[in-house]
Amino acid sequence: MDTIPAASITFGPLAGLGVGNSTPGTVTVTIGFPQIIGQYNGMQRVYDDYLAPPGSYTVTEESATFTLRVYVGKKVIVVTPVVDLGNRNPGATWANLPPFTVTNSGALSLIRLKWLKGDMTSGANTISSTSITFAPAAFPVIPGGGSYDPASCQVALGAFQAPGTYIGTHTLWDDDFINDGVIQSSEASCTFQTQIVVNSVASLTLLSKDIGLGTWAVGATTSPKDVGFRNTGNATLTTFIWSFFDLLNGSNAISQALFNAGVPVSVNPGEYATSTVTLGPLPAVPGGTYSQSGFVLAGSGGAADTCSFSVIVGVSAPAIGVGSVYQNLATQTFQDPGPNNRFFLSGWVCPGSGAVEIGLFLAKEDMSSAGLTGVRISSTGAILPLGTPAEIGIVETVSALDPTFGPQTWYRIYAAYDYTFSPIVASSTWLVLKNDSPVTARYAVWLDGIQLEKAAFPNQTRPTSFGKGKKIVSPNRGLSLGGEKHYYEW
Ligand SMILES: [Ca+2]
Ligand SMILES: [Ca+2]
Repeated sequence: MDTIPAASITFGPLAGLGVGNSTPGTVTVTIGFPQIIGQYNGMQRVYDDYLAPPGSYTVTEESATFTLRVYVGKKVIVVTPVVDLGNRNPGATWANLPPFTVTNSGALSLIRLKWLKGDMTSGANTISSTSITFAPAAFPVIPGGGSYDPASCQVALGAFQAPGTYIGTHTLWDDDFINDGVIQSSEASCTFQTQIVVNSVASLTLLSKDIGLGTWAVGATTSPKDVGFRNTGNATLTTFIWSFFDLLNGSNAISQALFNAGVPVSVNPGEYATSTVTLGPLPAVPGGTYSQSGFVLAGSGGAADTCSFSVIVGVSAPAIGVGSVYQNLATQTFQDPGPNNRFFLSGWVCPGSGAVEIGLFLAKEDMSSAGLTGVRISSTGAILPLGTPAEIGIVETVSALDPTFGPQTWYRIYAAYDYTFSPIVASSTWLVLKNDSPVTARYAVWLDGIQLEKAAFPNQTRPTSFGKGKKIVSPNRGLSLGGEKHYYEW
């Protein structure tokens, strides 16, 4: 049995009563805590306090007794004891299935239910309470014997959350005594648990899917290439191994056996790492780009990602064709943009009974052609542009007697270019002189006085005169008195 002491009972003041009259009375009972649940009854007396001592009942004072009765109840909250979120992968948000229930198992209404979240832990690993969400965030009033269904729980797992069984303890309470967000001892509460099993996920991601090993000559071994990757799972990765394949260029191959790779011993979740790959020595294969896709870097637990590899087998000469001589030109020669990017290539040539080409050859990284621009002259003296030069022409013609081949005609031919070197278009520029005669018989051609010059002024249409060493070029852009040449051609 438990008692509510008389001191906890306070009656409101009463006025005097006339004969036959009545008046309402008020009483306040303060229930202590803890207070055993149950019905409390107490005999109370109201009396007419007209005899001394005042404030004290004397048996001869008129009185009446009555029973004051109060029922003390208790708020009781019941929550599904373990809210199971199942076995889940990291890097996603998961909700409990099925929903869980909050039950008011007492007779009194729950008026202001609030959640108090705890962290979920697995050994030394933690899922912060800030990653846990309970719903509803605010409850309606739940009457005695009522329930709220469904309540739900969501847990956001980071991509690198360590595997394990995580358990957290949380509290749901009625913040009714003092609405302060704090659980007082007289406020009803219920603790319950959540559980989630974080699966172990092995995953790695290569930072680049296209790995170029650069340009190398036959016989060379490529410089070590750092191939970056990241452990994108939540398991520590070990035992890395590459699956290499032959690099192909048409029917030519560089064997996968020439690959070498260094790999890290162990990479923790979320960490970046590199594998260092070399290829070589490169076999005697034709120049060009050798590539292949489907390479696999694998780690423990089935972690794997794929990429492609390529290497350029460089050749020292551009792919111009037979019967040519060539010279590499410094790229800075052609660095000026228009309108100051005009150049003239000119030369004394004798096509004999064949044909001669002079021009600029633009070579790609693998020395294949990105374009040939220049001028071709045949035995008849007919000239044709190669590519799209700005201008072509014949400056002068002279006859000469060759002791072996007899009378020959020499032409000073030229091509003008508006050319600014761009590494997007070509990786190198070559000056090319070519015997373009038929290959069915022996043809001789002669070249002399090859001159590459920058225009003295924009839109200059013809080269200056040929000369060894420095020369003075007239700034006069007009034609000479004879009308055949410009002054600057003198
Ligand atoms: Ca009295
Ligand atoms: Ca409170």
